[in-house]
Formats: sequence, structure tokens, C-alpha cells
Amino acid sequence: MTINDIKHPKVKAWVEEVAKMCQPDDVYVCDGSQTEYDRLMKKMVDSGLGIPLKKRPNSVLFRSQPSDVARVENRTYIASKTKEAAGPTNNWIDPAELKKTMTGLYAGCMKGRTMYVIPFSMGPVGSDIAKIGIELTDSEYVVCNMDIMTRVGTKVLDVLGTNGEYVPCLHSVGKPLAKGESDNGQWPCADIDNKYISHFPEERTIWSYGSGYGGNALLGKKCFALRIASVIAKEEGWLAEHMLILKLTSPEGKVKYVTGAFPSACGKTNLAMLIPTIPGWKVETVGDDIAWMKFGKDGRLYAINPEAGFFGVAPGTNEQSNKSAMDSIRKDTIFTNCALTEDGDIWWEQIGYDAPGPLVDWKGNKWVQDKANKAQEPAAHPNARFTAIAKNCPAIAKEWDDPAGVPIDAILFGGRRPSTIPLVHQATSWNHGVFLGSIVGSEITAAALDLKAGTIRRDPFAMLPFCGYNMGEYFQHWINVGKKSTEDKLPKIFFVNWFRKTPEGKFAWPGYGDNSRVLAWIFDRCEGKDNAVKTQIGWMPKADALNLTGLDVSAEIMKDLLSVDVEGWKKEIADVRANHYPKFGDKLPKELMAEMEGLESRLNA
Ligand code: OXD
Ligand code: MN
Repeated sequence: MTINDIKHPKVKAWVEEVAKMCQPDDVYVCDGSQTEYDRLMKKMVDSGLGIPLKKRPNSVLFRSQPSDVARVENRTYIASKTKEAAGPTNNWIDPAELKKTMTGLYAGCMKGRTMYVIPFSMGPVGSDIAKIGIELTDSEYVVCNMDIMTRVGTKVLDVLGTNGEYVPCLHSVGKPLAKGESDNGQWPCADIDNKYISHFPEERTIWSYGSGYGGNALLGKKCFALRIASVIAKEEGWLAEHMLILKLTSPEGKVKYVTGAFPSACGKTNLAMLIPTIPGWKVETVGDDIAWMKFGKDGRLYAINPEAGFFGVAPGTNEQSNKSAMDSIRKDTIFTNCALTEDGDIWWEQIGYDAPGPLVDWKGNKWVQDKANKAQEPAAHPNARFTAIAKNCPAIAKEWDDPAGVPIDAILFGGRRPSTIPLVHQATSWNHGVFLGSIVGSEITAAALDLKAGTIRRDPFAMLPFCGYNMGEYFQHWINVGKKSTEDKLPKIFFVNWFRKTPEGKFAWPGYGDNSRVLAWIFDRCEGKDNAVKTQIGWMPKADALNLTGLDVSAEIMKDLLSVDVEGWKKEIADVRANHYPKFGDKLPKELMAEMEGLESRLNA
């Protein structure tokens, strides 16, 4: 389609204005069809950017530049009118100044390329909870990924009509081409100092420049569905969260819906697709990364997954950790920064089998596995990804694209915590749960380029890199949401930790499918079963309330996992009091201070 197919005068004017600034060779409006996807994919294969995989139908491997392999948090900006509105956890630049800098970068930046107009819907097209965005991009890789991750095309333009609301999202890889020049198989992007992932919350606008990778470039995901949507959600009284959504069915056929906020690379995708080890239970996937939750007329929170695909971390994914993900990526998948086998398949660390011969690693070099060399560089980048169609997932719940969403019974918070936080405990009230969300922390892994692996950082609600406004006000928003309904209708809130380590440094809990044991206890809590004891930190499983049949964990370790580490918690609170809460100044809700002090006095009693 061409620009003349856009019937929305404001969108058309914006597209024309951007084209004038970025000077692409031509402008193309995406219809979201398979033919279009195939054509763009072929273009990338022909230019040497994409490598078709003989072993996986309709699947292609890409290798990015080593400087463009993950989200860049220190180049991500919330450019609200005031610094205070962005708050203490976001990078802020004055919006006028940022626009000036970026307008300079955008001038002529699409020369030699096509500018694609991607009309997309976050959430089922036309759903009351869904929102529309339009991404302008000069990257075919982005178009194809957006095709999988969102609902794209003509049907979205139809819903938008002539005056519908949308979030304008502008993206460029920041690598214009001179006449006759081509990418020549090189992933196009700008230098790190010229990358900008910018959000203008008052205008509900996104400008991204210089990166072609994941959350920096697929603007429907982190930029829109979390940063901008969190601002909209606060204004409109709902929640836009970094959460998976799963459907849990008991052996009796009863269903509960659970959301879970875990920092990046804590296994959200694995939990959303878990295969229970306890008989009769079933987990199905509604979403693996983002949940939009709104109150229904009945006072319950209903969640939709605004996405339509999975942008999952590849290394560590295998038949044991996530069989459903492995099944989802057998075909129709985009792989990025995975290693390539000689017979045209992908490979990555912990895929479940040794490299089947010499590989080409994610940098394009020959790589031969040397198991004796513990310092060998990985063949796949630790943040290598698969982009897979949600519908190809065998564990997808039939309700996953229900426009009405699914009613949420329980909310989980968690992170990678080698000590202190027990396997599971339950908040005694909504505000106590908000407190637990506010102190979430995790050991750093590889999802963001600019963080130091191995240390623990506080990541409230797993939203630290994704909240589009002042985090103190965000806490307040959660408290306020709790006042809109009653405790019996609000989801119950749980804190889980699959990552406790033994003094020898081994994982104490097997995790993965065995997490179903914890989910079953949570299910019973939601049913009102008398299966918990009240401790200083909240409700914890009564002795024998957790189904441990067939589990190979010693009684001593189980005791550690399920008891209150009073000294550890005292340190935790001391850290929250000294280093975490003071960041929010007078924006910290008094309710959270009260929760913290209540916990402190219970621990000291
Ligand atoms: C992601 C992330 O890619 O959270 O989902 O970093
Ligand atoms: Mn995420």
C-alpha cells in the first residue's frame, strides 16, 4: 500500500512530515500479509542479512553488530516536561533539547532505504483494552518482527478510521546508504553514543534511533506496551505491567489465572509455558512478558496479553526447561544471534545437546566446542533471541486472545535471589503485596547491555527499566488501584523465589516443572483452603501443604526454603530503608513506609 491508502489525515500528515525529515527513497504502508512478510524476508536474505535455516521451515537467522545485542538502558530516556515527572529511576533529558538532537540525527537518516509504515494493534484488534500504534521504520527486520509480535496491517487501519487514537512510534537504524551502497550483509545500526530510545510521555510519542535490536526497535513492546502504556494506565486507572499471564487448571478442572512480574531473564517465558511435574495439573500460556489489566464491572481485574508472539531468550531454552517454547520455534521463527550448524539449524548454550560439529558463532566466526575450556566464548550471544508466533505454541490457552481478557486470581512477584527470600510467601493484604512488589530485586544477567552481571539490583515490580513516569507515583498508583475494589475480589499477591542457593552455591530448588508444586499451593490459597501459617513476613505453606511427592530435595534444604530467615530479612529491610526507599523522597506512599515498619517490628518482636 502507499501513503494514499492512509485515510486518517493526521497520520498521513505525520508520515509525510517524517518522510521529509528522514528522506527515505520511498514510503511503503504495510498490510500485514504473508506475501509482504515473505517478500521482505527474501529481500533480507538476498542482501546477506538473513540466513534461511534448512532445518526449520520459514525460519531465518540474523546476526547483529556486537554493539547492538540488547536493550540499552543508559541510552533510554523518559523526556517528560519535568525531571520530577520522570522520577529518580529514569534517564531524563529536556524534551525540547532531546528533540533537537534527534531531529539532527533523523535528518536524511533513511537515505537509500524504504520507510515502512506499520499500523499495529497491541491486543486483539478492536478490543476495548487494545491500543493502536503506528511505527515508522527503515528496517525490514523490524517489520518482520513486528508482524510476529503484534497484530499488523489493514485491519488496524480500518479500526483507526479517520480520527482514531494512536501512539506515533518513529524508528530508524541510523545508517543511511549512499547511492548504490548496500548493507552488504552487515547489520545496520549507529554507534552506541548515537543510540537514543526516547519517550515523550505527555505527547504519548516514541522516537528511537540507532539500534535495530529487540526492545530498542520493536516499539510496540517495551516502549509502547510498558513505558507509554504505564503512563496511560495511571491516567485511566488500570495497570500496564511487565508480567506473564498463565492459566492454571487443577486436576478437578477448576481454573485460576495468574500473572507474574519477574525481572528480565528470570524465566517468565519458562513459567508461562511450564509443564507440571505433579499429576493432573495443567499450565497454559496467555502471555509471557506483558499484561494489561483493567477492572471489569464485577470489580475483578481482567488481563490481556497485548502481544501476539514471544521474543524469548534462546540460551538455556531446551526440552527440559521449556518444551513448549522448543515446539513453538520449529517453524516460522526469526532467530537472532544464535549459532548456526553446518546442516542449517540453530544451536545455543544449554540447548540440551552438544554442538553437532563446527558451528558459525553469533559473530560469524567458525566455532568448535571445547568443553574442557571453561573460558570458551559462547557460540550464541547470552541475549540471543527467538521471535515466535504465539499461535504456534502448543501450550497457548484458548482464551489468549479473548478481547475481554482473563480474570486474575493471583499476582506473583519474584527475582533471582540466592538467599533470604523463601520459596513462597503470601502478602496478608493488597498493600502488603504492593510493598513486596516495591522491593523486588534480582541478580543481573544479560538482557541489558550496560549492567554488571552478578550483582543484585532492586527492580520494583520488575518495572525499573519500563516505568514511563516517577516510580514513587507508580507505587501510589498501585495503592490506589487497591482502593477501587475489595480484598475478596482483588488478586492475592505472592512472592516467590526459584533461585535460592545452598551454601555450596548450588540451586536449592529444581525450578521449571517443579514450580507447579508452588502454583498448586497458590491455587489452593485462592480457593480459600486452610493450607498456610501466618509468619512475620506473611502467609507460608503449612507443614505438608506443599506437594513434594517425587521431589528430590532434602528435608533440610526444604526447611531452609520454607522458613523465615529473620536475620536475612532484617538486612533486607535495612537495605530498603537506607538505599532503596529514600530514592523516592516524598513520592514514597506512606502506606509502604507503614508496611515496612510493620514488618520490621514483627521481625524484632
Ligand atoms: C525482555 C526484557 O526482553 O525484559 O523481555 O528485557
Ligand atoms: Mn521482559
